[in-house]
Amino acid sequence: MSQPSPTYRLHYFPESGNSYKLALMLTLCGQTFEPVWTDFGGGVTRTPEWRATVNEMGEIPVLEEDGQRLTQTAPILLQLAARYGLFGGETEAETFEILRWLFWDNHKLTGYMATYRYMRAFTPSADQAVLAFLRKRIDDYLGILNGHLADRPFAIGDRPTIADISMMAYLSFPRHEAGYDLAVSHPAVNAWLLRMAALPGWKAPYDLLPGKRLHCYV
Ligand SMILES: N[C@@H](CCC(=O)N[C@@H](CS)C(=O)NCC(=O)O)C(=O)O
Repeated sequence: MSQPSPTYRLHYFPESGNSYKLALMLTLCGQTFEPVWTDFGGGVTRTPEWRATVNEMGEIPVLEEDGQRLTQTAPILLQLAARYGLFGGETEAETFEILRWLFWDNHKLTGYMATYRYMRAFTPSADQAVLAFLRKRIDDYLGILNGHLADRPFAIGDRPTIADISMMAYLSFPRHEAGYDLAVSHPAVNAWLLRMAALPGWKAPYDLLPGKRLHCYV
């Protein structure tokens, strides 16, 4: 007999693409979660109390499963994929590919895009030199992804996996925030985002992550 599904609580803030990765995965797996809005803009994740009691790494998101707090989206996505038998690898080679893109996403695409978008859209006087540096890196990564997706529908081939869910997250927010018009600059990425958005149950970031938003400066 299969195990009953845990009760989920997701500590998040609405602008967090990393939180969106988990919210979307749970939703696409037919699961619900209790949203726990977190005052990231107010600095709560930097407090010693929050780090001692919620996440020692000082990061959002945190997923609670029956009260057990889990962090780092990549291993969480892998665990959810295994639990629900959805969006995971079916062979060793597929799992290797999924891991390859998850690591690349965490280090490169999400790593730089999250920082760039946050500075550009949600801080009052972003350092233009830093923004220019980050944007150059992201242009490179989006070019790599665009090339990869030019001749396959999803990251590892013919079906969507957690690698797609991870990589699409920061590219799914409203266009003005990061300031990329992907339909023009990276058409294969844009077509892939549309394929992902057509999955049954798909929801946009701010529809899955409700609550008080950060001030947007762009
Ligand atoms: N690799 C982490 C990244 C998490 C992350 O960087 N979260 C952001 C918010 S979306 C954060 O809390 N940043 C705080 C910081 O970098 O100090 C994951 O996949 O969960």
